[in-house]
Amino acid sequence: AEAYPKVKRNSDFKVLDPADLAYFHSILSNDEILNSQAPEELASFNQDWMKKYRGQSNLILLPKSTDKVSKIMKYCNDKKLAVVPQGGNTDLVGASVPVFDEIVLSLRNMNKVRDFDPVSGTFKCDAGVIMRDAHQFLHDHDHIFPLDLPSRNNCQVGGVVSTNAGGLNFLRYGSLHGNVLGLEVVLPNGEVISNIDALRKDNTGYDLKQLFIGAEGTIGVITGVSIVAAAKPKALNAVFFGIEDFDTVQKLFVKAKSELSEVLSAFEFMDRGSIECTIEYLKDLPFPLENQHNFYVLIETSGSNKRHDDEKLTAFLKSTIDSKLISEGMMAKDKADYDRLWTWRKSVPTACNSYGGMYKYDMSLKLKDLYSVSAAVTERLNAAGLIGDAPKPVVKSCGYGHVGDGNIHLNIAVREFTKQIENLLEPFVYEYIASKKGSISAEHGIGFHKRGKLHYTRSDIEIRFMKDIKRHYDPNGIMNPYKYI
Ligand code: 2HG
Ligand code: ZN
Repeated sequence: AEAYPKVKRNSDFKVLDPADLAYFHSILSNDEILNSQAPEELASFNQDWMKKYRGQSNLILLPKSTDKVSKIMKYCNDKKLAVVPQGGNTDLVGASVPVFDEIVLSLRNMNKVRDFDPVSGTFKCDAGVIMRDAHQFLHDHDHIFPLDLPSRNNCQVGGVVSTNAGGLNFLRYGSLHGNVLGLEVVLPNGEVISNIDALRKDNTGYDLKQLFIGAEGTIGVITGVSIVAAAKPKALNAVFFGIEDFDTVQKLFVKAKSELSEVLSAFEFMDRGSIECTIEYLKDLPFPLENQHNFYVLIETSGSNKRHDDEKLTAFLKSTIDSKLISEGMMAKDKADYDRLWTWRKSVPTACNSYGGMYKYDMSLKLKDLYSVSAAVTERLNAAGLIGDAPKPVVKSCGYGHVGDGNIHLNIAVREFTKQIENLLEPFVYEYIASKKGSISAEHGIGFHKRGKLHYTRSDIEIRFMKDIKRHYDPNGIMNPYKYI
């Protein structure tokens, strides 16, 4: 695991003592507390999914109610005990694990659906509901959760809102800034601010919930979420294309928007490196196309009438072949095929992470520039002779992501982390993004990885505003410290 460089523990924060433990035991039951008697369990809360960051927390609190979260926060604020709120701990920027001995406040035990209104589609749940369970609940009620991620089996609704994750169907259902109707949040001083009963439209002043969407637990703990669920599509289909250059990927996107229009629900791309890693990783799963290409595109349609959608998709496939935009294409024949095509996309992050480690960037750029950052990085790695078969440290550079959202994920799969690779990548990547007026975090957040890097995307005055807000809500700075700002 990567050590935490260049930070020192803030000595203003109190070190946990027996009196603190006694207090937590007085308000929580035994199954709501984990401490150093359970070292293995502690480790899973301290270590991130990529195994890149590891904290040293000796205390994990897993309260079962908002009231208990409130008592915990008030106490921690009074005593200046630092706290890291944690959902499913699937984040990719070291945001959800402690850096030193911060208390981990896990939402895992707050896992109940609170309410569902099938007429408006309003779904309310505790923050700790696993996304898969939210999907299942809504599926059983003829709806879907408006967001899906490769980590759906582990990530939690509150964590997803807290990091403002984007996911695979953003193109259709849009941002959490639009889908979240209301939040229940415990502030650092223990006060509960709630507009969980909010209405679809409400223009009575500042929209305060927006502050907590994407705040990564730096100004409060999200304990409840109200969100608009969409009607469950009755028809789903997918096509997989092989394409030779990124210009053509863009042309295909324009064509898909125009010809598939209201049924288009995802437009994802992967480059050669991404698919090479995934082919190695998925071993026995037959690849859907006959040949290898420079780019692959997965297009999903979802709508209410299978015949109508399939007709549209078939016509689209035919016209792309006729116009010679694509080299090869394959349309799913049934649900199993559809799932398999998605497996090729959803497995890319795990495949890239299977060699030892990865350097990971998540960026927004104008569509015309989207792939250029990946090309520039690959060229640098090549020029330095760092990429190739062992013993070279870099296995492959993998660029993939969400064309529809102008979001590329760049994963540099490595055999080991080295300073040489890191120095080649950073600050180059960030400077490149800044020069193109892009964003250094499209949907994964800031966390520990991108601390102190907001200025590549945000202006001084914006950062000052953020700092003012942070200081106002969290004057002691106890919420998820050493990250973000
Ligand atoms: C995805 O789009 C997720 O698959 C994860 O945002 C991307 O691991 C990544 O870099
Ligand atoms: Zn993504």
